[in-house]
Amino acid sequence: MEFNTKTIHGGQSPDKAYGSVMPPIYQTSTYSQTTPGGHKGYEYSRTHNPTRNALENSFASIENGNYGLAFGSGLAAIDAVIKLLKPGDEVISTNDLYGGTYRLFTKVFENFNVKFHFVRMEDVNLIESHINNRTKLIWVETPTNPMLNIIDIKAISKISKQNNILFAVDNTFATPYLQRPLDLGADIVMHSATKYLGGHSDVVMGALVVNDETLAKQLYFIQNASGAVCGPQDSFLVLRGIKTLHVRMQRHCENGRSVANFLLNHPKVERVYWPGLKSHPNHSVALQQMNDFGGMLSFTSKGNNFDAAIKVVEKLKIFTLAESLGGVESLAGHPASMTHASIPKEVREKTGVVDSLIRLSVGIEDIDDLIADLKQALDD
Ligand code: P1T
Repeated sequence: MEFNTKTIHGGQSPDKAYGSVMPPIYQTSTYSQTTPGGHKGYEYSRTHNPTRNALENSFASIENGNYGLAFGSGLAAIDAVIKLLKPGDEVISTNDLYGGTYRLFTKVFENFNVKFHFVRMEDVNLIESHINNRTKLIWVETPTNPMLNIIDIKAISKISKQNNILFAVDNTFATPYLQRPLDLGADIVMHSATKYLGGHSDVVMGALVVNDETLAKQLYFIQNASGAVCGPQDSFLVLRGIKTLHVRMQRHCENGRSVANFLLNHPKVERVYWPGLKSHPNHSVALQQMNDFGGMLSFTSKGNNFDAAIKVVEKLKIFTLAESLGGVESLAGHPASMTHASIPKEVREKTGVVDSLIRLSVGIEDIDDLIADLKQALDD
């Protein structure tokens, strides 16, 4: 089955009871038993729920994996992965990543004596110098949030296999429409399904997909034992969202390209970060591992002025000033004061998250309206 067919049919079959094409929303916490253990495969909805299972099958299908797991948020999915580790273990992570992930790593799991090294992985050689016998996980976001750095998944998978280290990729920005990390050698793919998979800014959810059965069992155990699952209504909504992922992504990419080119030629703009630009430092890696370049981009204005950046985001009318990304509507954000405020200024500035950085999630509206909106906000 090809990708566009998988988004609609992957892992799905008509409901057994009445043949409904969409899975019913099984809004139940529990299931009747005829005798203790005498049930139809479902005992309690933290452990299993038919609507959530339908979604988990879809996650697995679109990421070319064997096992899918759904969680109550992207961070809950990441939390489950880190719970595979033990005190004393070490993680090597991309240095540019979502502020909430950084906060979870440094403010929660460092208290449990898990150590994190934040490394500029665009240069994969820098990874090896941090590997020791306590290194148990390599955590990669690509494209990174918010700097849109591109990390070579295949190259890192080689290092992780040579050293017997688990390798996880946060595929939120790319989605499986653009890149499939398991095919490139990752062990775990993770999503904030809140974003492109859901696609309509109406659900908070997380996803994991793996191929290995033992790893899947460990993660299902943590999912049930820790209990950060999502409900059936949200599962239904994300399943519905995934059915149009490919058509939405096509337009996100087209609009992303037009906005990147517009900003590139705007006199007030200093730098544009979008992996589809030939000037992007890792454009060649992006060309190899991605089918297109997506609708996320960031830019700085000349002079690195905090107030000027705030003025731009406040003046935007069609781009809504908001956290999050990946919905049909265009959003703008100011990472330094919003999504990445939990990262200390001196740490985030080293990765490029300066005061004038603006991040755009380019939606699927008419491109002329989006460009006109950016123009009026930038032109004073
Ligand atoms: O918000 P949640 O569903 O828990 O997902 C966390 C998360 C994980 N990984 C990446 C790459 C993300 O971008 C996010 C959430 N990001 C935002 C809310 C944001 O505006 O960047």
